[in-house]
Amino acid sequence: MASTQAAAVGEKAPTKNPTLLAWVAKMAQMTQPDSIVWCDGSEEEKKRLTDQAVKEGILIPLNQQKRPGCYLHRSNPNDVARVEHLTFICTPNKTDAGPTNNWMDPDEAYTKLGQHFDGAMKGRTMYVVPYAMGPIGSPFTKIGVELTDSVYVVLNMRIMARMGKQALDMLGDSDDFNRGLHSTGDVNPDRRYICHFPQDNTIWSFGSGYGGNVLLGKKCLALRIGSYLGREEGWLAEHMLILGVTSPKGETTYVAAAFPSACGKTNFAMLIPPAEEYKGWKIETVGDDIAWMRPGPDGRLYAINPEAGYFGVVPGTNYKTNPNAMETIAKDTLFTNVAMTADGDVWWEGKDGEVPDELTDWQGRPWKKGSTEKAAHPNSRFTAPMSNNPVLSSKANDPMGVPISALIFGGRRSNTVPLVIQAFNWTHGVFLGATMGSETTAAATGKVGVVRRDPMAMLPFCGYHMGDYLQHWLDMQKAIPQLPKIFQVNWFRQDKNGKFVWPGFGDNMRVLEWIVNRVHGRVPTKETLLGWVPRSDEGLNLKGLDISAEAVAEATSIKEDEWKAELKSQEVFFEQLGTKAPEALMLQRKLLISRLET
Ligand code: O2Y
Ligand code: MN
Repeated sequence: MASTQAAAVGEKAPTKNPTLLAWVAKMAQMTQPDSIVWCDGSEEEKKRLTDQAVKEGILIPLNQQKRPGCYLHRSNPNDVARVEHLTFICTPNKTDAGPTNNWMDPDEAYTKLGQHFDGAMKGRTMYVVPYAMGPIGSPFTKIGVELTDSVYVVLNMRIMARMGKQALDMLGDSDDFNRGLHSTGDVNPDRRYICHFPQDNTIWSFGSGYGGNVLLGKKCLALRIGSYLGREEGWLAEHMLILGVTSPKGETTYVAAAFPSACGKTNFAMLIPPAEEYKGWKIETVGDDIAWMRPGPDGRLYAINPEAGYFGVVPGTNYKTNPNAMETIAKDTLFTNVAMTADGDVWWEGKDGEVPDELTDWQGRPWKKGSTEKAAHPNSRFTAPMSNNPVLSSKANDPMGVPISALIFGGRRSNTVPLVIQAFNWTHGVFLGATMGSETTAAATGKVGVVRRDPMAMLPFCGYHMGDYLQHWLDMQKAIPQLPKIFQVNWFRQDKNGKFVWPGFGDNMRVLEWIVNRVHGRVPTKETLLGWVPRSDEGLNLKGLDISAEAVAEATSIKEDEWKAELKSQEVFFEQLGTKAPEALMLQRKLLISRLET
């Protein structure tokens, strides 16, 4: 097949783009697939590939009465999450990747992975998946093409991005597209690599079939490569949800919020305000995970969600924590690594209702109620089209995006960080983002419950030196005449018995309302050493909330001894950045120390 490859690629290809054809031919020559299928994103294609995946046991049809259009996939048990230790930024100079990324020399990476890719698709089909990150025709949008031997990847990509003919048409004859190559290989963790080549706008992923490692539009292009392009081109690629808050008077305010993995980000993006106290208020989702933001012609910062679907964590999702997510996953959803009920529905820990007596667990084994093992994997996922979301913003497909009035940085901290703080100014806000920390969960492999520094929630996703990234944020101040206000939030503060002191979920609307009021200059604040916080008299709306005064005090408290420890921990992070730690942030640190000392 290899010798006639270029012709075969060309004849069947629905494009004449010479750069694309030559690249597909070159990759096919290396990987040697039995056949090449160009994906058009049509309904017919979806049906054909779904039927094929069912026949091959890659997808298990769920009860179509209960979950129309839904399927279950079980990944290899050794392949259930992003693999940060196997994720590399391959820049010519090691310093360009920075101390927080794994680095590999590009030549070495191409050679090493090339050996794995060599013949890896023999006996398999190579799918050519053109996709757009962002609305078709938007000036924000970037085109990628992923070559993959996984039909599961194709079916996920068609949910997560605008995939197929529309993307190919937008690309036209341009050579400006991300070149993504993926092979599941033999799913051996010893031969698993996720390599990013920012200078070549290229991603090579080998040896995984799961999520963030293989759906290359998401973390790889939209964040790692995107952040690199953002710096080159003067915009921001961020790990942020985007939502619109509409008041009963019809005023809509858009905010973007960064949270590390598994901090209730999807819940916040789809929040339902408390019914009684917030009659007439509406939250609408523009995006649940990623924001691309650039200054608009009116001087405001505009954001799009580059994705078209949600790849959300399933466990803990229920009609109390996130009714809109439950509706979103009621149909046309791919579930990965959840448990299955006897009648072909899905189940997971934290789902509404009784725990069934018997299930099939995420690995396909019989499971009985009371078992010490989880029935669904803690990082089990849904892939659902954003169009299923009952509160999807009408602006989610707007090519111009939405104007952002507030940026919010959040994290999971059981102590130290109070419920909400407003930054004194842009530089101080960047400092708040840069010093974010969060207690780890299952989404990234590693220990659970340990605080790790996670600047702007971008630690695993920044495609270049973190010091340069923070400097880029500082530099953006000059490019945005009407800067958004910056806030820090923490829903996860605990009392001495380990109980959450803030109710969270829908009641986070109270914090959001304060943020919106601050943005529009409508409420006074109290100045503290950390920033501006809600006043106890004209501050947060706590009407109808069953919470003691002590709990509110605890959630909003600033404890000096905790902050002294926090500053030490922040210092360790800044020291890592060496001479690239931005001077302006070092000054912010000194100011905080002096406020703490006086
Ligand atoms: O574990 C994975 O492969 C997925 S990680 C993920 C998926 C959707 C949104 N965010 C994340 C994340 O880790 O931030
Ligand atoms: Mn994420």
